[in-house]
Amino acid sequence: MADSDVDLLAGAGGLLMDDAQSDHNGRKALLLVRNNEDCSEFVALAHTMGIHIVERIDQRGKSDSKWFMGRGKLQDVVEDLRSSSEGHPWNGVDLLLLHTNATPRQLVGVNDAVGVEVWDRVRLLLALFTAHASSVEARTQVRIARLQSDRTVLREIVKLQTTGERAGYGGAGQTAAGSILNNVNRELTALRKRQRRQVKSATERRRQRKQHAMTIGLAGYTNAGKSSLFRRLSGKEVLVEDRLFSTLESTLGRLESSPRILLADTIGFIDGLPNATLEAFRATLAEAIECDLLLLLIDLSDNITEMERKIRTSIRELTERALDADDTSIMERMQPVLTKADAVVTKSLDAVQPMLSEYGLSNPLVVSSHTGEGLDELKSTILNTLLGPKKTLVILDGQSQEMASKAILSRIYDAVYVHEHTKLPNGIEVQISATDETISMLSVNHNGRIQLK
Ligand SMILES: Nc1nc2c(ncn2[C@@H]2O[C@H](COP(=O)(O)OP(=O)(O)OP(=O)(O)O)[C@@H](O)[C@H]2O)c(=O)[nH]1
Ligand SMILES: [Mg+2]
Repeated sequence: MADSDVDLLAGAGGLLMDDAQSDHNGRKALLLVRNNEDCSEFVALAHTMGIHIVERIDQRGKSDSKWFMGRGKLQDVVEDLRSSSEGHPWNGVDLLLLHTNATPRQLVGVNDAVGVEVWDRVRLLLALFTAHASSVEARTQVRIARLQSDRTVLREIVKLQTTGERAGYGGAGQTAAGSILNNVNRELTALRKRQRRQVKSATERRRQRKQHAMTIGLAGYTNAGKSSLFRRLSGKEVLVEDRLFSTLESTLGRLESSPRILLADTIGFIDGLPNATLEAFRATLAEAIECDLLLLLIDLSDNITEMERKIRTSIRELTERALDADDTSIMERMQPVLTKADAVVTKSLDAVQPMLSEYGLSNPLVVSSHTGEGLDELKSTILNTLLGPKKTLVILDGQSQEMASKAILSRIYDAVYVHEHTKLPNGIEVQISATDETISMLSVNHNGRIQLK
């Protein structure tokens, strides 16, 4: 079948629309690498999806513009693959992974040479996103990203067919690739329209939210521990897993016992995603970035080089996304939070702190969502940053026909963050965190029975 050829190239189960294969668990793959590059993140991404890498094949030298590896080396791979019989580790390999962001020309070239599905780093990520996307919004954005990427490959095929470098299909006039390209363009237009509608209603929801609540965004590299911290601080159940990109959409929750402070968990960052792909996730990120305070989560259990690489990526993405929205003050709203403190032996920040300063990050907090370490301090930092120092109110007891002080206290609990309250001979003293506006509103609503101490 002519189309199946295009199918293979499209990766992640092919271009043929709705039934994209999303379960890659148990697939066997070969990994092609140049110059002994560090592939650990790439391998972790593949493992997250249950893909079994049976062998890593490395070659030194500049990557070939058409075959990625040298032609002879690739030919050896093809022959070994073809002759791998039952019992050979390569038997059953139906996926070739290229440790690079490949050009469309390389994807087509390698696929033509080998005849199995070929994924580069972007395709691996897109396949992973496809497998993890569960909400309508996430599915739409992932599909847009995939079609955009597939389109570049299809264009390459059409180009090669037009110049006669590659056989065309379908005979008379239009090739199979050409007609699929048209379908892709049509679907992209429809999806973008749907996404614009989703973005519009999300923007409106955010606008309304801002009028009565403050938001704390949780951002960071994938697997930094965002969802775990979100769960600890909000008490709301979200997916936490030791896999990359568990979270693809934004979730809102309330900071525990803080009626007017919301938390936003969101998708993580990763190195080397092209802008076109990231663009599809812009709306999701906006939920967390458009916030009053941004917690930048950094995995303290990483070594310092990894930590720095992840911080560099996170800050670059955050500032770029913020700039898209004309927001130039994002660094001022950023609070670094070092996570997974329980997983490290030495907790000294001597080496970490200077590196953080280079990225404009100061006063890092150290927490563990597993043990609860540092969470109280984090909570007071959040309250202090958003609402200023703790304040003390006194509820004065009224006349017998007036509202009981206890009833006023319960209204205060509903409206602001209460640290504690104590009974006085003539009323109740309450320690709170709240804006001056909220306090004066409370005071006006209760006829001066509430006073700032
Ligand atoms: N030891 C330890 N592990 C943690 C802690 N917080 C999170 N983890 C682990 O780190 C892994 C990732 O946690 P998540 O909370 O899903 O991280 P995330 O940043 O939301 O990840 P994605 O949504 O996939 O980008 C899980 O295996 C967690 O159990 C912590 O405080 N201590
Ligand atoms: Mg998550």
